[in-house]
Amino acid sequence: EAKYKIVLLRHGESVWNKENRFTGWKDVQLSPKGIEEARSAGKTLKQNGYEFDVVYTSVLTRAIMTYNNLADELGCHHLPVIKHWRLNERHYGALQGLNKTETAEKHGEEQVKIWRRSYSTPPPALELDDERFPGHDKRYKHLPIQALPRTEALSDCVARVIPFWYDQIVPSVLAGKNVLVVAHGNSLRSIVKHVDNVSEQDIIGINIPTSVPLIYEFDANFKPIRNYYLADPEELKKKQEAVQNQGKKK
Ligand code: DG2
Repeated sequence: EAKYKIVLLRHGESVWNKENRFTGWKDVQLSPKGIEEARSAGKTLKQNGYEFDVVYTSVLTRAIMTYNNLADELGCHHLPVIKHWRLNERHYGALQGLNKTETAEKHGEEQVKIWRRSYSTPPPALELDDERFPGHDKRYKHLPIQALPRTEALSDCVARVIPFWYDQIVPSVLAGKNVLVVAHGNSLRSIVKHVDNVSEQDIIGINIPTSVPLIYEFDANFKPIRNYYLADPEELKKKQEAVQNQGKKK
């Protein structure tokens, strides 16, 4: 029987999702469609009777703005919002900024699939003097450079997300709070991989659509018992396939 519930949400479509560019830690805005998607997630949650006590987001604008737009619909701007770098998107290294289709045309679809979806092969790393290295961004000034990524495989992302999951998110849930987590395709895949103990092979096939609430239910021992998206199955499938197809040639 379900005792605890948590809602996971990827941000709405960003400007770089729309342009089909590898984003990672680059701080981009939501597209107009992304704002609509965020509002629509808020409406869906409201219609289904969801209410929250605390919200966790990354420190990236697209996740925070998704919450703000959702909160307009849900009327929950008063909630505490904890923003943490550990929920950031996987760092995409030297791929950040490149177009995914063009990268597939240049390096092949197989290579792009490995970079996007393999568990432990990271994209090429950035040099420390590259402006895309997080050490140049004031929001990470409290961290020494050795704690900041120059690239990340999904396995690296898991290693930095899960401490936050157990130190902050899970204790809130166990304390009886209704928790919403607004994050990213791969930081959420990291949570899914860990919680459901998904194999390195199977995680390749898991794509998280933009701004569709993903509900996880747990029993009294915090064992996951069920998860589902709040969406029409056909529409959900379309959105998941769209994510998968971003790495294809034209
Ligand atoms: C996307 C995910 O992250 O891309 O970094 O490009 O969730 O912040 O839009 P998000 C990015 P893929 O791994 O699906 O290519």
